Amino acid sequence: MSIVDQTREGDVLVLTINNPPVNAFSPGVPEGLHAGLDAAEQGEDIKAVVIIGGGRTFIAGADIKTFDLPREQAPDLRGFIARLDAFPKPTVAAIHGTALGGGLEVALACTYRVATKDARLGLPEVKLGVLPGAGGTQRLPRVMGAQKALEMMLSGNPIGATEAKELGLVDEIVEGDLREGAVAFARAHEGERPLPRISERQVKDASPELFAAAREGIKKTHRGQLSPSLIIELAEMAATKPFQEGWDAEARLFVQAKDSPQSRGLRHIFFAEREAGKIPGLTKDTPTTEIKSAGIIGAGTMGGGIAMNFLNAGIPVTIVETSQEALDRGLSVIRRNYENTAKKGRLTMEQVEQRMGLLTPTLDMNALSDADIIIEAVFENMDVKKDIFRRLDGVAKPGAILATNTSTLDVNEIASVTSRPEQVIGLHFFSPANVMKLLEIVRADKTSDSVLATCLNLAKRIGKVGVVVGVCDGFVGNRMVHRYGDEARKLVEEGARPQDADAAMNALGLPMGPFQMTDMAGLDIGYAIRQHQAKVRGQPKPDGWLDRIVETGRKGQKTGAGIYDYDENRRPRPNADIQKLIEDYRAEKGVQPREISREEATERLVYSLVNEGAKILEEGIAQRAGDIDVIYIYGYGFPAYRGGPMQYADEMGLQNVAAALEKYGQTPAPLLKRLADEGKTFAQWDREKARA
Ligand code: 3H9
Repeated sequence: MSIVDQTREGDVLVLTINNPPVNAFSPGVPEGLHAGLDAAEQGEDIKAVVIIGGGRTFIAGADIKTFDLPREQAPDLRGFIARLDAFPKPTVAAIHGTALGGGLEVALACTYRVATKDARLGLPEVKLGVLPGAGGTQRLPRVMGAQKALEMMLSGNPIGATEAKELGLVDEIVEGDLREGAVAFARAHEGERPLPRISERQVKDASPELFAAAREGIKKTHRGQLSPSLIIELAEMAATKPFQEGWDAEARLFVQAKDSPQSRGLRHIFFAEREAGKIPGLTKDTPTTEIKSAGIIGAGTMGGGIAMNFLNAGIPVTIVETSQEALDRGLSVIRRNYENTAKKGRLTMEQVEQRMGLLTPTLDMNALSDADIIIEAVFENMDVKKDIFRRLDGVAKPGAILATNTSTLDVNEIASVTSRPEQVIGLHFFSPANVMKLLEIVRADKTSDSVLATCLNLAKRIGKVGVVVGVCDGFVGNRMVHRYGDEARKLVEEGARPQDADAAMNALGLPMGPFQMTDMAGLDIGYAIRQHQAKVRGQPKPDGWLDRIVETGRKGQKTGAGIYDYDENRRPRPNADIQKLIEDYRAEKGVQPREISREEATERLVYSLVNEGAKILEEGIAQRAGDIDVIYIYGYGFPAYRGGPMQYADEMGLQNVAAALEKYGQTPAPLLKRLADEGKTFAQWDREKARA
């Protein structure tokens, strides 16, 4: 089997691409396809060509790994597509699995497209910070109109074959064998002349208003991003200029987008997310258990949200509470959440009932005796959790996974009260647990490989991005965010206003800055943690300006007032009394407030994350800098187009980061300092570690 197989089916030549796992347009693919077209051109008895993907999919796009290669070494997708468009014999793209990006662009340059019913077609380039760069921006609007094409290119989401057929993107849905269907289709159309070429069509629905509206729209959906505006510019060219002009401009703008830090950030996350599931020592042969039922202890906000993940995936859940009242309340919140989703049209009432039907509420922990996994989601208190795990040890069946949703406590200590610590693991969901995609999978000292591998599979099954972390206070995400919170409070102590710190992070693309986030989480939570930590460490009672705010009874959004006031739409407004409280605090402590620039606020906040991240890496709590980035993007709203805090630091240059930390009186973590001195990046450190 070669990378592109040529087989004859009578007078049709079938070119099958064999480049697993997803038939990306890697080096070798264009050469193989060109050879196929050569054969088709030369063979007088060949009347038509079918291009099909071997294995599970059609072409899933350009090979993202080749994006940073010098131009002459990168596979020439555009060259192949130009030839395909001008090819003198009919060509048919036979699509199954996914035709994405460059894959769909190949299909668009064919004369015809046929697809299986379950195929999906899309131009997801925007998710990688680039744009369809091989004719997609010029051909898709010519097929389905600018409005729909813009919708597809700006969301990056694929559409199904049936919709594609309705929109004219697919000519025929093949029932039965795709290859046979495609060959039959090719034969039926082999004599058709002139060949219909998409590049020769006109865009039907274009108007200046349409493009103006799209430009307005991306201010909300893609704030701060480059590639969406370039996509609109190119779609407008498709509507207003000859094909060749748009095709040439597309090549130029593709390179501009590809070479931007935003695209590097998004591509970094694409691969980091996939790397995160790979754990040294775990192989395909590591035994796993299929989770057929789950038990959850605690029907509060967290427990209820966690339960919904399982119900959504069709896994029955038994949920335990200590009082009927708490149980009823928990259930009604879950039902209300589902009903709200149904009101928005994203679920039918039948589905709501189906999901609720999978949920068994109980006050009896013994009802968990058959569960494959039990997740404890109760109040964050070590004694309470230990008591629960002791009891679970007596109730759970052999082989059941016992998980804690603790966000800070020592999972080893929790595991130690059971007779089966190898079955104990941390599963740290993020609030709201039914929405947030991140799952920190906390591997304790004795957690078995099988339990870890099962939880990684489970994460995928319930739609989460699972990242394995080690045991420490706060694990990865919260440990870093605590440092970030400390730095934010210091900034205000020294002279910034809370809204200045928040604005700096908003400008970076975070939907919430440190104080907006604290207000949303509830000020009392951080307050309790600070008080607890001081007590444990034998330090005096914390008395920062933020502690003083909490002591006035302002607990954040949930009480309508925190660091900010909130209107009925939960919009934050600075409060003069709070500003006065902060000023009085500074005066009392003898702090002479100074002007703090946006640049300083940004650097101090982000680099506090980076510095703690470097310590976490060196301690082995996270395996890779990429894992930390995935955690920050899916758990804390760090913009994916910045690639996460560690990738952001790489972009800034670690020497600059280390120097800035020193300038602000902080000591760079040893790993950060070392990499900075060696002129390296965290990404290089990840690669070297993977090779070692
Ligand atoms: C483009 O086409 C630009 C053009 O317009 C212009 C050019 C001039 N390249 O996700 P999975 C790897 S931009 C290289 O776990 P799934 C992936 O890293 C491209 N590698 O599987 C993983 O590797 P590993 C537009 C790729 O079944 C393995 O394949 N296309 C690529 O859950 C399996 O991936 C896209 O953006 C690639 N293009 O999902 C499509 N794609 O095993 C991106 C995948 O070592 N891809 N890999 O970890 C996807 O959305 C999903 O991978 C897909 C399969 C839906 C295809």
